Amino acid sequence: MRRATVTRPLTAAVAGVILGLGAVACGGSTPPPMADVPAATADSVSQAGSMSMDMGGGSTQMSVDQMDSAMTAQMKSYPVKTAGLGGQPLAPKVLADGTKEFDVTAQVTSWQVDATKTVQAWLYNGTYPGPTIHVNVGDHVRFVITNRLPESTAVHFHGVRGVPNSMDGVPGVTQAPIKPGETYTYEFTPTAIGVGMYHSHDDTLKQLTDGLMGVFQVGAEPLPAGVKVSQELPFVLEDSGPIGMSFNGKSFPATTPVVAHVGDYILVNYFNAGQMIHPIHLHGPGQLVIAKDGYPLTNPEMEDTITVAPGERYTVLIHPDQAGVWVWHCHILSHAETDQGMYGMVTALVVQ
Ligand SMILES: [Cu+2]
Repeated sequence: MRRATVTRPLTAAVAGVILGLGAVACGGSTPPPMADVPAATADSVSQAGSMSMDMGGGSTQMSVDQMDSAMTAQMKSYPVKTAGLGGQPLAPKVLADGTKEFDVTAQVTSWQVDATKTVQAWLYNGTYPGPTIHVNVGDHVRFVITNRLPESTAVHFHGVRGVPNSMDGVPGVTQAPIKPGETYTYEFTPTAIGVGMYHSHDDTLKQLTDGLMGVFQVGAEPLPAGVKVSQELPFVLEDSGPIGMSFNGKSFPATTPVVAHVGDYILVNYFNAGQMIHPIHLHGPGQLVIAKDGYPLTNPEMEDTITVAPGERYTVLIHPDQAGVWVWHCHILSHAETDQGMYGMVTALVVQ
């Protein structure tokens, strides 16, 4: 079974590569610093002039040099180290009959989104995304949830096939709300491979946007013949609540770069846990969509921008053929940039 987890932040050597400092560390091929791309050309804006910009964060008055240096500083700080890493695998307690039991607590926890933003989020086991659960088709699963929130909750297994209606997790429809201090057990046996989520389905507008979600994966999506994946990554898209615009709970420049080699195959699962659509564009290599909502596609197709609506999951293969730092971001520009530079839903694919 392949494992999908959020990877740890980069070492200093790899961070140096991203900043254009690491010719030795990356084997002689030095990608250009992300900041080497000018924000405006000399003939479009007078160097002596100033610009008034409104990029969603209010109008500011800056000279060209001030704007360039603010944006360059933001780029050069990437990747900023923060506390907390979500999406780590949760090992099951295996019971005598082979049942896999996962113990999860919903609680209000501090979560660091970037260098300057720490929020009180509603989280599973204290991280965003919550711990990743990965089981196989036919495993009997017990999901034991303890509610340490100040209000009732319930858990829905979004896109997990084989969950009986009584375990669907909708208060008032299939169960009573799980009150603060209570523990509740969901039991089911997945019947098909899938790329799903577990998330709150009670006061959902608040509880899901405040952070109550995690990845729930069943088996592994089939790959094209001859493809061997070097790494598998979740990209959880969030846009609202206390965490706001983010990949895997972190806002650029605190997002984690993905480091790969020319010729690798990287498997990415996008999960939209937010409330808006996000066209996720990867510079450089295209993205081969092999599954939608965990259902394998009969005819995989290449795209360079994957539009992920709320609740959707896309499974893509990325096969870089050229070294460099490839920016990877939501193309709704207010989700990825302010007048201080890039923020939110931005990271990079670093190909060595
Ligand atoms: Cu977006």
